[in-house]
Amino acid sequence: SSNGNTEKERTLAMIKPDGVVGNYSEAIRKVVVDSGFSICKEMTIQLDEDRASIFYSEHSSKSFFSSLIRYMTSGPVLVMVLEKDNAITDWRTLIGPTDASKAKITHPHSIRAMCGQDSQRNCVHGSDSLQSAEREISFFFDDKYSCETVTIHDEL
Ligand code: RTP
Ligand code: MG
Repeated sequence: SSNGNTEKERTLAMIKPDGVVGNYSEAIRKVVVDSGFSICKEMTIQLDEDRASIFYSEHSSKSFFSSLIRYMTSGPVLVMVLEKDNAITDWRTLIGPTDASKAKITHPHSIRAMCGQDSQRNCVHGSDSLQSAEREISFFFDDKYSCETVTIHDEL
């Protein structure tokens, strides 16, 4: 860029409870790295109802909200800060459409086709904009600027 800042874009990726319980974490990490992302930080965490509700607050008025919160609190999630040029859009493309049952047909090589089940249990999350990415990274991690490639396992 004009100020000489060559920092790459960051996004917040999450392996949801069905992905963790289904033992897809390693397979997903391999797709992440093979697709050119660096994993800056990662953390396994059990969300409680309050935290899951804040994370997905944009959906609080939706009919599926209570079911979504039950799903997201059903087991631990693995959150990762991914870094790469165009990370936000490229990660959303890689995970595929929200409804994993449709992804299996229309985007068979997507991550949701690999490990998801339906419109709710779709095994992964990705920030949908720069604003969301900044909010979601700071939701989970204190220092959003450092990329230490550390693994944090806490709150379990
Ligand atoms: P995410 O935020 O988790 O990356 O997923 P997304 O952008 O593709 O989809 P979004 O519309 O933001 O929905 C958030 C999550 O809510 C669940 N959902 N259930 N039952 C339903 O019709 C329904 N629709 C969405 C999914 O787990 C979805 O990822
Ligand atoms: Mg979303």
